[in-house]
Amino acid sequence: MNNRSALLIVSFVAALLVTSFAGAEQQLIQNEHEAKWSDAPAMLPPGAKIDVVQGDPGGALYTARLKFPANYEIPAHSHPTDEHVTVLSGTLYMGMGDKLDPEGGTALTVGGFALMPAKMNHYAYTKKATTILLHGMGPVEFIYVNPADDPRNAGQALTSPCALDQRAAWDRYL
Ligand SMILES: [Cu+2]
Repeated sequence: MNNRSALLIVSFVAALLVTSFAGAEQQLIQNEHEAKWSDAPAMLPPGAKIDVVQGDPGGALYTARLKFPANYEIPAHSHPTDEHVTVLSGTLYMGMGDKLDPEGGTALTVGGFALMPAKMNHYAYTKKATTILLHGMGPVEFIYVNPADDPRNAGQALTSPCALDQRAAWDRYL
C-alpha cells in the first residue's frame, strides 16, 4: 500500500467516526404528555416511572424523565458519570453524604437544577409526587453506599454492583 492509499483509508475511517459521533439523532420536539412511561429499572427503588426521551442511558448521551411518587426515597449512592437533574414538577430534596438524612436535603423546586459529580455520594427524597429531567453521559448506574439499600439485592445475597449488567438494565428502554 502506498502512502496515498493509506491516507485515503485513514480519511475514510476518520469521516466515518465523525459521522457517528456527530450524532445522527433524529429531530425531536416533544411535550411531556407525549412521554411513554414505564417502570424504572430495578437499580431504583420501586415506584419510579421512567421515560427515556432520547439517547442511551446504558452507555451514551441520554435524556430521561423520571417520575417519583410522594414520600419516595433514594438512599445514599453515587454514579460512574455526572448526573444532571432538572425539576419539572413537584419538589426534589437532594443532599450530599453517605446516609439519607430526611431533614438534610435541599428543596429543589420547579426549574431547580442539580449537578452530582461522578463518584460523589448523595441521596434524594420527595414529599409529594415529583417529576425530573435527567441528562448526561451513560452508563447510568446506581452504586449504593450500603449494598443492603440496593433494590436489586432485596431478598437475595448481596452482590457487588460491579457484577451487575448495566447494559442489560437499559436495553429494554431503547
Ligand atoms: Cu443520584
